[in-house]
Formats: sequence, C-alpha cells, structure tokens
Amino acid sequence: MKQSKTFIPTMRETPADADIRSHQLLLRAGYIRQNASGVFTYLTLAQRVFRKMENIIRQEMEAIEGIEISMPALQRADIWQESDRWNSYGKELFRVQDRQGKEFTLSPSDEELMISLLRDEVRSYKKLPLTLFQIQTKFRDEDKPRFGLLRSREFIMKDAYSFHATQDSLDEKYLEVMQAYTNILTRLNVHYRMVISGSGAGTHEFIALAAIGEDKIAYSDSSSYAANIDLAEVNIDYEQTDEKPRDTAKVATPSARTIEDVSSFLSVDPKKIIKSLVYTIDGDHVLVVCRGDHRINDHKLQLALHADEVALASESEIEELLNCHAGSVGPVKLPIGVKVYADHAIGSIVNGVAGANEDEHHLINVNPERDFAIDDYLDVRYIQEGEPSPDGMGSIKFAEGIAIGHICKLGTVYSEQMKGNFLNEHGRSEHFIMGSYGLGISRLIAAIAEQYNDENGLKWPKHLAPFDIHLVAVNVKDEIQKQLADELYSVLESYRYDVLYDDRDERAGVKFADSDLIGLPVRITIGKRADEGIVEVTFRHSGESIDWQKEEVIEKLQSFFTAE
Ligand code: 9G3
Repeated sequence: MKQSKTFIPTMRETPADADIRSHQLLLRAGYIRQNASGVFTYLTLAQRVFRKMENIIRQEMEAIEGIEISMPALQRADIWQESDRWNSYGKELFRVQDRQGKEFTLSPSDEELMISLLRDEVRSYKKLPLTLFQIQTKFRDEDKPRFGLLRSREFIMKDAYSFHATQDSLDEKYLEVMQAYTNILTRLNVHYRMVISGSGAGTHEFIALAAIGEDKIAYSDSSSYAANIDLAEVNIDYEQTDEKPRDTAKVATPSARTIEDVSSFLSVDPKKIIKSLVYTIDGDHVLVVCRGDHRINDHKLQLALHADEVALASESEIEELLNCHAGSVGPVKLPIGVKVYADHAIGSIVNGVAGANEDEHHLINVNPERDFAIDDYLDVRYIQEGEPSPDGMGSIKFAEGIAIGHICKLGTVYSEQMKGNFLNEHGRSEHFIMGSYGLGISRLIAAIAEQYNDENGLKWPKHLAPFDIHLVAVNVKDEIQKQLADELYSVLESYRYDVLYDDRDERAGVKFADSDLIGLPVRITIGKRADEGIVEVTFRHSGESIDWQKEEVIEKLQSFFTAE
C-alpha cells in the first residue's frame, strides 16, 4: 500500500481529551477517530489489525468446532422480555422503535437470540453439543464512556455460546474454550493472566496486565494461580503461640478510634487486635471480626454466608445496638441474638485486644471462645501481597489489568427462563445446558496498544501489525532512491509481505516520526546509500538499526518473521 494513496491521518499533538496511552496513540497514529462519546470510526490501520486478530480467533474457534454465524444488532424486545433482561438492564440497554412503534434493542450480548434460535431448530440431543460464535458489533449505553476503546458504547466482541445435553459435555467444552483462548492470547502476544472470577470452577476472566487497568488481581509468583482480588481465597495455617491466657481487663483508651490509635496507645501489635465490624446482613445485625492487620472483604463475606445483601451498619445503627461508637465495638458481651463470624486468623489470637462496647475503652487479654462465642469461622478477608498462594505454590503478588475475555458455565438459567428445551435419549424434554464465552476485540486492540508502546509511538507484535514492513523512501525526488524503493516494494509484495510504502513527498523527520507512531515491526529506509544498493533496516521493538545489502533483504526478513 502506497502511503500517498491511502488514508492515515497522523497528529503531532496529543489530543486533550484522550486520557490513556492507548487512546492517545491510536488517535495520533491515525488508527481511530471519535464520532460521539464512546463511539469510534476504525480507520484502515485499525481495520487491518482487526483482520489479523479475527483470523487467529477464527482458526482457534474452528479448531474446537465453533461454528461462525452472525446475528443482527437489531433485536425484538419480546425476546428480551422473556429473559426479563429488558427490565433488569435498565438504561444500559439501547432501545429503539421502528416506524410502527415496535420496540427493539441494539444487541449488548446475544444469549436471548441464541436460545431463541436453538429452541426452534434443535429438537434432539443428537444435534448436541453445538458451539456457535460470531464477531460483531455490540452496544451498551455505558454511564461514563472513557479510556478510548477500553470502555466504549459501540464495541466489537467475539461472543460464543455452547449448548449441551449433559454437564460433562459442558465441562469438556469449557476446558476446550479455555485452551483456545490461551492459544489466541499467546498468538496475539498479549501479557495476560487467566483468573478465577466467580465462586466455583465455572467462571474465569482473562486479564491483560496494564497499570491503567480497572481490574485488580492476586496471582502466584510461581504457579498459574490467579484470582480477582475480591475472590482470592486465603489458605494459611496460622502459627499457634504457647502464651498462657491471662485475665481480661478493661482499660481506658481515650480518643483511640482506629487500629493504629489503639496499637500505639497500648503498644500492641495490630496482629493481636481483634477488629470488630457491625454488618447488616439480609436484615440482621451481625459482628464480623478479623485481625487488626487484615481487611474484611464484603464480597467474600457475602459468598461465605450465601447472603443477598451485605452492608456495614451505620453509626446510628451501631449506637442503637451497642451504645457506643464504631471504634469501640467488640465481641465480648454482645446483646443476645447478635451472631459473631470470625475470620480464620482470629482462632490463633491469645490475649488479644478488642473494643469494650463502651466509648473510649478497650479490653485486653481477650481470648476467642473463652471470652466470646464464635458462630462460625470463615474465610472473609482480603489476601495480602507476600502471603502464600492458596494453591500452596509460591507467594502472592498484586497486579492491575484490563478484562479482555470472560468464560462462564451458564448452566440452565437462560434456557429455563426462555423454555430452551430438547428431547433427551428417552424422549423426555430437558433444558439446554449452556456456556458463554466472550472476547473483547476492540478492547484487545487498546490493551495491546497499552502494552506495546514507547514515547515515540506504538510497537505492534509482528503477527498483529497492520503491515509487516514500513518501506520509507527518504527523498522521493532522488531518482536512485525512488527507483530502489519502487523495486524493493514490488519484490516484497511478490513475497506476500504487507508493505506500507511511504512514497510521500515529505521531510525525512515527518516520515520517521509517522513511522514510529504507526509502529510496524520492521522499517526499511532507502536513503543516501541507495546508489551502493544498501538499505537501513530498523526493528521497532529493539530500536536496533543495521545496513543490509538489497540482495540479502528477503532472506533476512524471512528469518526475522519466522523466528518466535
Ligand atoms: C446487557 C447489557 C449489559 C451487559 C449484558 C447484557 C454484561 C451482559 C455480561 C456478558 C456475559 C457474556 C456473551 C459472551 C460472554 C460473556 N453487560 N453482560 O450480558 F443487556 Cl445492557 O456479556 N455475554
């Protein structure tokens, strides 16, 4: 492709409203333009990256017997009413009307349409399992679209749905999809982690590591264990001390409200402080206790108690229940009926410190089970960096990332709701057992741009770059340079390389700046030494430049592009 004939509008300045690197660089390098909040045009460079990504994704999905289809963006409201998501998704769902006043949605996800297709077309278990996938545009009316392609309102997703007659069949497909995603992301050169993202083994997320990411994960430094920070389990055998329990005593702790206050006032290690929090859980007040150096994780608490609603009690609720402020709450002598749940670490505290349920006072030498009852020990705290990984291998590190993929064993929730049935081998009607698998394509472009850039521009992994080679003729008015560049362009094309040929009549500085911005893996510069048949080759990733004789170009390129 000749750069003089194509459309790559680059910008020197960083646009003021672009908040993160990937957004800034994709705009500046001429990959995208914004049309409305969270709505973008993909220019030719982005389109070419999409094409390469999609080819890899298609290959891997077809390798696990995925069948590609394409469902409409415009979807009848009544199908969405069957699942009740017409109501439950509120403002995020784009709604439109046709000229007769019939309501539609612009598809944000296709569970409904998939079931409605399958329940009409698949009657027998003999046609199962079936995995359908598509790569297409989705719409969600995000409250605050931001970060360019990372949180947009119109975006591209690869979504796949599998249908099964048995749980075993779903379990098997789930592992196949997991492997396919691993292959895809490895081929795309994304730095990522697969993380546990729900309770049980039925849902995982694929997180592209990036400092600007909104997802926090905890991962092992020496195994594949990784989990969303809100779900990471703690699996530690706490050390027991042989300290002898002493008698409890009440001490004045004037104006000591926080763990730090109490710790310094009483010269006690926060590990020996029993932190006590009053929660309202499904309408009941309960006390949750953990060690002073730990933090309760509301999400884990909710899962552990199978609760619907978990919230910290307000100051006034605490006042009414215990007649003291939050900073003096403790588990000893609670009103009857208030349950106490303890994080596992509490079990090995001897002679701890706890609030006295009296303002400005704490109890010392408090011993769990002797001085207060515990209804249950639970794993309800956040894991911390440096602690042992729950799988017993290595220690925990934290990282931020961008969610780019999501796989989930849906089971029969949608098929029950929407009467998605088939006949089993005994002729009895059963619900489809479903899996759903998403991969954010436009998000992936942004995530990869976020991982592969430097101060001068983008640095695409070589199997993903919009072109393989940037061929730059420094001075197109120089006959010799122009002739060598033209010659090389046609040879490279005949070897099936995707070449962007900068044949524009521009200053060298402009060409190099554009070239760095666009970020192709190899640049071949035809300059002053064209008369000797020498070209300069620059690798975008290493920044390394070397001179090649024009006759060696093809062979050396081949070894670069076939190397891992
Ligand atoms: C909606 C709206 C927003 C949504 C959804 C539906 C998120 C919705 C979750 C998923 C789950 C899976 C298929 C591929 C794999 C992931 N936001 N989700 O379903 F109507 Cl407005 O998209 N979908």
